[in-house]
Amino acid sequence: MRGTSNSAGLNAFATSALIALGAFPAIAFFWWFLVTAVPNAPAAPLASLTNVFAPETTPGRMIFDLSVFVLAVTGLIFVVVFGLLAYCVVKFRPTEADADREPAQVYGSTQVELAWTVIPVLIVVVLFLATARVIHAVQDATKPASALDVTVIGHQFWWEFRYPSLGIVTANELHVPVSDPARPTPTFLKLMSADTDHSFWIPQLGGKTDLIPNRVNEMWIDPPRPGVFLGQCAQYCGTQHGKMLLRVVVDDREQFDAWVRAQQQSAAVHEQATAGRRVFETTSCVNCHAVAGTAATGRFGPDLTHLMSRRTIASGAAENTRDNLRLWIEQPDAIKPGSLMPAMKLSDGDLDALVSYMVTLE
Ligand code: HEC
Ligand SMILES: [Cu+2]
Repeated sequence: MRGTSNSAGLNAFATSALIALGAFPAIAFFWWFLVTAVPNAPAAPLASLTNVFAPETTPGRMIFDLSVFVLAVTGLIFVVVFGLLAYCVVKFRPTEADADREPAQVYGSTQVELAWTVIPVLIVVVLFLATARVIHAVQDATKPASALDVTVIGHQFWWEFRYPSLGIVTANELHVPVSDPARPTPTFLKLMSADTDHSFWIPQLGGKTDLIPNRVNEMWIDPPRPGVFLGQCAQYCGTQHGKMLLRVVVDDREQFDAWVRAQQQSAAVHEQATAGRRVFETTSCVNCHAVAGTAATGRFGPDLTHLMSRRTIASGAAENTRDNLRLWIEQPDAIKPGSLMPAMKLSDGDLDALVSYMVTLE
């Protein structure tokens, strides 16, 4: 009786072991496919702008290579262990002959004990050293004089970007110059938080780095080609965490310099927007928003000096169009429920004037 139920259990175990063994090559093949096929085939559905398998920067590539190495080592262990297990389960399965016999009992084999202690320790040491090497290379990289400094401040639920050496403050869409590998111009980011924990993550440009109150974290990126890269706050920070999106625009040198010159200007002044500007300056908007060259110096919300130079509003939650701006100012919750901008209950006339002013902020 006992023998029968044991052998049924063992057979089930042998089956699952064999299935697991079969699954590994499938997983490995899938991984290989993603790694090799996808980045070179922009038409492939997985080659999205947030593809974690297509790192573009030096730190991104180092972290990616490390994860492939760790997968290879652990995959090999998986194959060896499950291979041996499957072999033993099949080869030494119970037979009728030994139904009422105990298997041989082995105690205290020094050789076996040594083998299964020393080998895992060595493997862990190798993985530890490989990881430490990458952490050192990423975190302790010397900053070249040509590097650009940007301070990133996470807010519930948007991003503030400050360029201290250029005198620029902007929001949600980070512009950085291309970094030619021959003459690198990397961007070094200082990451801070105004309220709670956030995490800065642009999959193609590097690993995640947290933004923690009362602490400065750092990371750097050296994107080698122009383009737009998308990311996302990767640390739950409140109700609108999911709509705390990120855009990084990598510009070639001329584009970047032009962008810098435009951002350094004070806000444009347009005659026809005077009425809306008055509404803006006499409403509590100015307590939370800054517009360079005006009395508005609030810092709680995004800087609006060059609002129209951004493709999106509310941290990527909506496209930056006149209609969306109107909807946003009238009822921020319609676009982003729980955002920290209050609805100001303005009259239709004031609202129209205000939007006409906003769209002049180029
Ligand atoms: C209590 C502070 C506060 C007040 C008052 C306030 N805002 Fe805001 N505003 C914010 C915050 C915070 C955000 C960012 C919301 C988000 O993305 O989650 C924001 C976002 C915006 C944006 C989108 C900017 C961007 O680049 O994404 C515009 C435009 C805007 N506010 C206009 C106004 C106008 C006009 C008024 C006055 C009628 C006003 N705000 C009043 C806090 C405020
Ligand atoms: Cu966040």
